[in-house]
Amino acid sequence: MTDEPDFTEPGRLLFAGSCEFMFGGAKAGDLPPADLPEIAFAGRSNVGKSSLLNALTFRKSLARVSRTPGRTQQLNFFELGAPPRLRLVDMPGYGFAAVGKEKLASWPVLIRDYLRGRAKLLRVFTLVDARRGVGKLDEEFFELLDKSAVSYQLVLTKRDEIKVSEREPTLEAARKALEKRPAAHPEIAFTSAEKNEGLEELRAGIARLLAGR
Ligand SMILES: Nc1nc2c(ncn2[C@@H]2O[C@H](COP(=O)(O)OP(=O)(O)OP(=O)(O)O)[C@@H](O)[C@H]2O)c(=O)[nH]1
Ligand SMILES: [Mg+2]
Repeated sequence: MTDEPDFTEPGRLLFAGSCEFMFGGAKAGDLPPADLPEIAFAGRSNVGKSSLLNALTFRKSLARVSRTPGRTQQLNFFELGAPPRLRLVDMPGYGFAAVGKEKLASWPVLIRDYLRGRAKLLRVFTLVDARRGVGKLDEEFFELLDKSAVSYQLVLTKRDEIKVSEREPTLEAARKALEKRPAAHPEIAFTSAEKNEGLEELRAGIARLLAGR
């Protein structure tokens, strides 16, 4: 038993309301004012960032889901609620080489500037494909988050691709990878955008975060 308030319903309500694309920024400095609380979704290209955003907001095509990895090459901002209460940010995927040279070079600057300068960034959700686990690039990204003093939480995606018997070991391996990351949120989300798994819990966690608990 616990006295923790249950944020399941606030979470559902938060994400069931209106959600509008508001801004896409491809250059550092080209960002909307940080006048609303914000959460961002980051991770390797193809990890399922856009799919998770769509699933969380009960939509099919809010954020573009790529057939070609590396599609989301800008920071896309969405606003939840009317009047807006929270901004969701779909970040460009990292670790995909086959994009234009110029764009590749501008990604880290864009990401770096964003992470450094965002006063109302509550948390970055760092997505990792459950089949791959935390890799070198993810570790590098965690370093950047640590250096930028941004709080972050790991989300393992594509849960449906993991055999039931392998789910607990998969989570355990991710926990191990986070042991040396005291800035990471202790809870790990384990989601499937395809099968709608782990989404209710994640929405509730986000509503709790927004409520400042
Ligand atoms: N099986 C399964 N496939 C998924 C899931 N989420 C995403 N995918 C698939 O993974 C691929 C990439 O998904 P996206 O949502 O476009 O990934 P992204 O991280 O936004 O990719 P970039 O924008 O290119 O960085 C697509 O083919 C999705 O259908 C999931 O929960 N389960
Ligand atoms: Mg995307």
